[in-house]
Amino acid sequence: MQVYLDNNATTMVDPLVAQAMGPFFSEIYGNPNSLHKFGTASHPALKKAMDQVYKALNASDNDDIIFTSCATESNNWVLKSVYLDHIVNGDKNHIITTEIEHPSVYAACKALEEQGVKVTYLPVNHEGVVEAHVVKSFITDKTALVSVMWASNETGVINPIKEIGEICKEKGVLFHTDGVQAVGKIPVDLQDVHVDFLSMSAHKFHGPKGVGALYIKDSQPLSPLLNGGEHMGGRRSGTLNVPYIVAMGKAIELATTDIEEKIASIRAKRDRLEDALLELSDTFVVGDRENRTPNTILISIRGVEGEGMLWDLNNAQVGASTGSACASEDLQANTVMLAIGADNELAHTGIRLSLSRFTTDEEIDYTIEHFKKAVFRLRAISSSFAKVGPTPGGESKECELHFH
Ligand code: C6P
Repeated sequence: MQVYLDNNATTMVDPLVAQAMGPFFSEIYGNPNSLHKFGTASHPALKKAMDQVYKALNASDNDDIIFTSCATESNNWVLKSVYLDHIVNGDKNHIITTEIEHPSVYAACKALEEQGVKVTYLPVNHEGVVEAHVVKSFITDKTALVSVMWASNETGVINPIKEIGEICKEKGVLFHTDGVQAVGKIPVDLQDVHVDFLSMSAHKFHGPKGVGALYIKDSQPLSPLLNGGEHMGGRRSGTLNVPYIVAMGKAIELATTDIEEKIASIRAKRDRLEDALLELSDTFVVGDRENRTPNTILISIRGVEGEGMLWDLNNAQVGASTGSACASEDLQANTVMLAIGADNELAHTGIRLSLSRFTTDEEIDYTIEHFKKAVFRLRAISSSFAKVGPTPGGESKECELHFH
């Protein structure tokens, strides 16, 4: 058996999505901006895809949803264009973000700091949550933008986006959320929360890699990142990637139809896996279970290096990660765990397991068996852990951090 538990890094393309996009490669391949029938033939499918995204997010007709190449592009677009529009060509000089953002936000903020922008990186509490009152306390009349991720890719922890949105609205500050790990996993209702900009990426909800979108509330101005032709109303130039846009529409529709049932099913498997792994001694899961995306576990096993676990799991045909895929090669301590307050040793032990709606109960059983075997083997050979001294299968201890 092989088991894929790295769905926060990317997901399998749903066969129904692959089927929907197929004809747009070699049958309906015209440029949608062309006036002839080869071009216009794709218009109904593009309109349908757009409608599917609006419906899935409960966006209003006044809002814009602009297709991009990925969430990295969407995130960079917001940060760099808010910088241009409100800092270079305005009277603001401050952006608020968090210590736990994905590098496509974090590194973009670092780049803006080099241009002289003042950036505040907010801490999280010991549950991994960005607290709304902390956001509020850092907003000044110079703040141009608040950017807080909806859900963490590393821990699955969900931030209080509704509360933060209300604060930003009240203070007259733009609010961006990186919704990559929320869209398709938990209900996202843009009539219920006040969000000016929301980034998303299709490959996180069983669409293909290479297509994402940016939601822009009330179609408000935001300088384009890509200038060129007048594609997407001049907001994002470049010939439309028709098959991928069609795929994104189909994928978001499938992911969000009967989402509560999907959540219940994934959560039940995730919780069973989590309960079984917590039977191991000195194991800690980051974040309150009820306040996490239903598919995610970030588990720390005291005395067991994350990379060693990945190696053993990989040998057992189980694909997991030590955290964000784009940081998985640097062998550094997990930055999100450090932000939560884990010590350096513990921050080297995190394993992220992320399920999807395609994960089966048999796969969970298989993972439990091989995960435990790996921990026993690695603990047996870990001399540092011998000093700590717990026995395999013993009780899970409370650490200095109160992880769940
Ligand atoms: N996170 C992970 O292993 P792209 O690659 O542009 O489609 O998505 C980037 C991105 C942005 N924000 C969040 C919260 C994300 O999780 C990701 C992708 C993967 O966690 C790959 S690094």
